[in-house]
Amino acid sequence: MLRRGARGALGALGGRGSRVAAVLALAVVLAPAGCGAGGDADPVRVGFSQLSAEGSWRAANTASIRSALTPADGFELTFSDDQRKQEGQIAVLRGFIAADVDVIAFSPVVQDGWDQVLREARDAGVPVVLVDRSTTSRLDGAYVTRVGADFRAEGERAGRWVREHAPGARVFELQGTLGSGAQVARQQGFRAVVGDQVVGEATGAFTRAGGRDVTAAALEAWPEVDLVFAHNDDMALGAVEAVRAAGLRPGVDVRVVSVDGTREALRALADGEIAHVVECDPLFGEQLAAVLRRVAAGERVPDRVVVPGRGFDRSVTEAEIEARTY
Ligand code: GYE
Repeated sequence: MLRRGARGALGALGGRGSRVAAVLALAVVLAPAGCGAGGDADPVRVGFSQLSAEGSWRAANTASIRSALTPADGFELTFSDDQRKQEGQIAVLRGFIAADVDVIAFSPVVQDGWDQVLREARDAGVPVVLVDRSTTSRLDGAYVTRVGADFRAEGERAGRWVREHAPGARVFELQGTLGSGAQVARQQGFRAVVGDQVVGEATGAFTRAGGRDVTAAALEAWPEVDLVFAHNDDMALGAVEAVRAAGLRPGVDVRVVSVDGTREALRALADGEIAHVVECDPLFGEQLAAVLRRVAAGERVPDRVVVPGRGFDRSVTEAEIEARTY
């Protein structure tokens, strides 16, 4: 019985046809079942499509996942960084299906438009685990589970802070990548609580430069704005720069509320430049590894694995700031 890896390896080598490589592949095929990297078990072959490192959160998430999916942990990881382009991710997922990996993991850059490739994976018998971001796919068997935060709850938490600490504030909503699960759900949660306080919105695409430039324009378009709700810290820090560049005082003339919990944002929180930060923890590599092992073994897993988060306010301590690893 050819192991998946061997079958895939032979298929891949057929194209290249080098003698050495063919011999090696044959050795792999003939090796007694169960001999794999990382000890006596076959490695779990994972194809992972990540978004590009658009900021510190994503870089920390990638590092956490890579450090948990090593050969020593029993994994054979094929990692692809897909520049935040859906078409690039779809092409990579098709490559993973062709390579017959044991499980596909990916963070969908946007929430719509995945049914066709998810149908191909399902019909090829390759299970899919969503990492971080969500999709709207309702295809039966499209994916096994999602490991990531509850974005709507994050938006609601930010909204409750505004309702309690800034009732009547005129809010500019600085949106993440439009159509991403994080942007849509954080906005839904926030608006469910304080939608009547939002006077304008625009996307900064989760980047610091985007947050800075879009907030500068917003302060001109809506001079009455005195609070910015940023869908992530990178944009929030850009918004603080824009507020200052407009001759206004961050935290006094315009308050900023954000999501993620990066060290730099917590530092700005302690300094009064940001008013509140809702944590969205990127360091869930070990949780993901445990889920991938069980999925590859054909075991049942929960259809949702929520990565929890908390809220930080001005009382954040130096120890909490220094403890942030991203
Ligand atoms: O908040 C942001 C990153 O998908 C939750 O993506 C993640 C978001 C995170 O760009 O910093």
